[in-house]
Order: sequence, then C-alpha cells, then structure tokens
Amino acid sequence: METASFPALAITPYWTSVQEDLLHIVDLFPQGTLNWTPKDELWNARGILIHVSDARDSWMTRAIEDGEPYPNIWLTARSRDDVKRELGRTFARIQRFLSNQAQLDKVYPSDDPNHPPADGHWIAFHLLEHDIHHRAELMQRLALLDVKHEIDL
Ligand code: NI
Repeated sequence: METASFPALAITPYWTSVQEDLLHIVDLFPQGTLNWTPKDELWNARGILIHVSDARDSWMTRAIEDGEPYPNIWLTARSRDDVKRELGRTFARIQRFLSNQAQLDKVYPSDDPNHPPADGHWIAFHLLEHDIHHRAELMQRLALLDVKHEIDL
C-alpha cells in the first residue's frame, strides 16, 4: 500500500469512547453469562473480549514490532477483571502507537500474498474497525440476553 506521509491521526479521543464502551460491556454481562454463546460454533463473550486485546497485541508485536511483550492472555484472562485489565493494557499500547508519527508513517512488509504491505495508518484504521466490529457483536449478545446496554451510537 503506497501512501504519502500523512499527519498523525487525531482519533485517539474518539477511539477512547469505543474502549470505554467495551469496558462497560464487560460489566453488563450478568453473572455467569460471559461464557454463554448463542451457538456452539460461535465464541462466547469472554472469547470475543480476549480476541480484541489479542488482536491489538498481535499487530503491535508482529507488524509494528514495538518491542513490547505479546503475552498469551488466552490462558490468563479468566475473570471479568482480568478481561478489563487486558483491554486497558492493550489500549494503552495502541495509544502509544497512535502518538508515534514514525510508526504510523512506516510501511510494514507482509508475508501474506492476500495482504499487500500496509502503513501504520492503515493498521490503525484496521484495528479501530476491528474494535467497532466486535463491540457491535457484543451489543447483539447483550440484546439476546435481554440486557439493555443503552449505548447510543
Ligand atoms: Ni476479529
């Protein structure tokens, strides 16, 4: 993906609202329902929430190579507080990336023939899109559980 140099994106405050929604959503699942799934082949809410943090870690470690560790949180994020802690840790990591002009402007090679090399701006967009996609999925899970989330988009 060839792009000219773009200025740092001032999307951090807006992305923060998505992050706050995700943290709020963790608290809205009634006791015992984080492991509930409407269909056996679909992830439960805990899995979706872990996946959001794991995707952030994966991109920051494997593509951006920001030098921070990539812990296996699939084994350690069990409780509601664990899940929220990982969302907080990985969002702080994303915020550092969003404020790093050199990391945003760099073009990262790809070893996947289906994905051309991408710059940091595309990666930021992709990760925001990913957070929003899974927020919607979690809001639907709450609706299926008859929980009013009152998240007004
Ligand atoms: Ni995903």
